[in-house]
Amino acid sequence: MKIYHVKGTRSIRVIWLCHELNLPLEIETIPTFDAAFKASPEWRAKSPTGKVPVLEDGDITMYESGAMVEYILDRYGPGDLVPTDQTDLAMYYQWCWFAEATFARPLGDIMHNTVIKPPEERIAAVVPDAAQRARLCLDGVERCIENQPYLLGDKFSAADIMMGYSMMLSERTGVLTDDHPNSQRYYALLQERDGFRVAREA
Ligand SMILES: N[C@@H](CCC(=O)N[C@@H](CS)C(=O)NCC(=O)O)C(=O)O
Repeated sequence: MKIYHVKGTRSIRVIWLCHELNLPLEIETIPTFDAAFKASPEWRAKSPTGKVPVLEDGDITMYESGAMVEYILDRYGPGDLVPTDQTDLAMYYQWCWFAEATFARPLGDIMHNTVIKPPEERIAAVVPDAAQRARLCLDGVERCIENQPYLLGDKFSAADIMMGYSMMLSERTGVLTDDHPNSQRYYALLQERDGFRVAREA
């Protein structure tokens, strides 16, 4: 497998997962935030929106990080990263989807309007509104891990990998503060994992 990667982006999820599962992964770092590269026909052929990550595995090309995580777990895993109990599995799916579909969305809005878009295209009013929506998501995480180390209880799972990137983004955008102490503790715990460290530095 080969991942097209930009440091500090969602490709972290795939690099981290492969590290946890001890799977070989080729990492190609690309300048995706360079406008010309992002718009190039070669890159758009792999990633229609120009975003990272992109994963290639033989004939397969994927451009959605959560789908990559599920694909790798289905095909090469799951190790002990996916629960078998049906109740845990329901929560596992919920947290995986929540991490990207609900939580990462306002965080992405903040990133777009503070960092990614050229200054003249940024809409300042989006930022406080998105931060408020992101804090509501963090309230959900905060409650979940009040009395347990990980999203599913005592056991680390791939849902924590999905959430790990969103937590990283919430710290980077200033959404994660002392107002969410359980979430801070949770994120600190995730950062202790080798896979997280390897992915963050990649
Ligand atoms: N839902 C997509 C989101 C991909 C995404 O937003 N990637 C960001 C980096 S983490 C990106 O490429 N941003 C640059 C842009 O939006 O132009 C996924 O999980 O793969």
